[in-house]
Amino acid sequence: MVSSLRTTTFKTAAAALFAGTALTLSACAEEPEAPAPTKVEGVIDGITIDNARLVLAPVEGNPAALYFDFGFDGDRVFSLDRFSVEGAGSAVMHQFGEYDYKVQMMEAMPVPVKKGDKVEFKPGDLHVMVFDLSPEIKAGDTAEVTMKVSGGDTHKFTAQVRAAGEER
Ligand SMILES: [Cu+2]
Repeated sequence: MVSSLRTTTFKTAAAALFAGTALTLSACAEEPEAPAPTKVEGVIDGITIDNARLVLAPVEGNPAALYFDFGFDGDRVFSLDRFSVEGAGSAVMHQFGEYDYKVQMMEAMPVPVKKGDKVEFKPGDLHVMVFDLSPEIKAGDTAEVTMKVSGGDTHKFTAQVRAAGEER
C-alpha cells in the first residue's frame, strides 16, 4: 500500500517535471532571438551564384531569359526547380530538347544538386524563362531572383538586367 502510493507520487512528479520541461522548450522556441543554427532567410549555405544576368527580349512583352553560374559546396542534397523574379508574372526553368522533330525549348526537369556541383544556366542550354516582366525593369537595372529548392528553402540573388543586343 505504502509502496504503491510512493509510485503514484513519483509518477505525478515526473509528469509535472516533464510538462514543465516541454513548456520551457516551447516558450524558448518562440523567442525571436533564439539562435536558429545556420539558417538565414533567403540564403542556403554553400550556394554560390556568379554572373547572373537577365537578358530582355528584343520585343517588349516577350519573355526574358535568366542565366547564371550556380555552384554548391554544402552538405545537403536538393534539386533546383522553382524560380521567381520580382516584377515578373512567372519564371520557368527551360531546357532545349528535341520535340516534334525540332530542337526547341521546353520546361526542364528539376536539377539534382549535391556537394561540389556546378550548373551553368547559359544561352542554348538550361535557363530560366521569365514571363510578364514589368516594363519598369530596364537594361542597367538589377532584378531580384528567388530560387526555391526542393524542401522549400529559398536562396535569393540579384541579376543584372541586359538589353537584347548585349552580351548574353
Ligand atoms: Cu526558354
